[in-house]
Amino acid sequence: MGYRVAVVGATGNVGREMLKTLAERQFPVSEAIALASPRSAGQQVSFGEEQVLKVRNLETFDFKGTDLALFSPGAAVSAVHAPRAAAAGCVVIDNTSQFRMDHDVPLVVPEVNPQALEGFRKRRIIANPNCSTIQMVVALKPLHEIARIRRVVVSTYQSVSGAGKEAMDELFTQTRGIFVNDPATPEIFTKPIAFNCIPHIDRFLDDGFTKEEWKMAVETRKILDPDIQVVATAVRVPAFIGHGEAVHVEFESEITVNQAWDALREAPGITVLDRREDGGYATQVDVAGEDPVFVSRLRRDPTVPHGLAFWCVGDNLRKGAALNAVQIAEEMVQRGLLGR
Ligand code: 11C
Repeated sequence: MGYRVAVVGATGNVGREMLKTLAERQFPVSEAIALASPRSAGQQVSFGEEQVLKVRNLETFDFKGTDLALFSPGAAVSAVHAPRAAAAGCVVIDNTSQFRMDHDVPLVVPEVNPQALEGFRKRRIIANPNCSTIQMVVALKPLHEIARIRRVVVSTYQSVSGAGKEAMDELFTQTRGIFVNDPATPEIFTKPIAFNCIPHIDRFLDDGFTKEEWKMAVETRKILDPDIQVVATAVRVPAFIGHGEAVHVEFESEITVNQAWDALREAPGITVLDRREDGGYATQVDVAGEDPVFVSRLRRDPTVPHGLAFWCVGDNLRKGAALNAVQIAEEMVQRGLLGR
């Protein structure tokens, strides 16, 4: 038995990774359909080692008879087409920010709050969280189970792939331009990204935070615990794939470094790489193409009564997007929620 599965935004960074992940994990697919804007229709994308799919036009596609659609086309497109797919009987897992904070749309990281999936029935839409939120809540969950988390202070080091293929090209072109003395002007980013860090991801809000920083706070509360306070600074760095995060956590009661280490080692979806020696930690380059969230540099924060600090890094296109979406689909199958 297999499902008829559509991937919307199939020519983008995340869409391609979704097709790859579905094939790699042998999700039961009877037919895979690649959809994108009229501009990209007609292009070809791979599905696994052997199949090449011709991209079809999202705008004219009828979702009737499609069991599942993984959406990653941009929020404005999801706003129109995800409800249309759901109305046709399809279950939608949407990777954009469009529906995440809607009270009747589950926002799910399978290692953290799989039970929330049961609430999908009203809208038939499940939201995939922001990549920087996903890797942080995977690491926070086993710690929160030991000693409740009160406050998180996080600084991110986010790769350019989070901003799309053109952003990756911009980093490459600017870097090359510096070496061959042919400077390239910023187009996607607001400042040069080659050999630079930019403390600005997504648009500015009235209170001075950026929307990326706001997402980390509100999404963490919706997924993990509404009482957790989160303050974030989101920074774009010249790495191609992988988001890093320096996370400082204040707990309500005592938790030792050893307790945290043990809990993180046992937890699903986490690899602890923490040798306290030169190179004994994970970096963006190490985790590109890997599934787990890597936790390193775990230590006590002596400036608060019950504090820990750590570094975590994950592949933003995999666990931060495509893999999490496919894991949601797998969990739906396991719970008998993806009917045929
Ligand atoms: C970035 N985190 O790295 C963003 C990309 O809300 O899904 C994902 C934006 C989102 O630029």
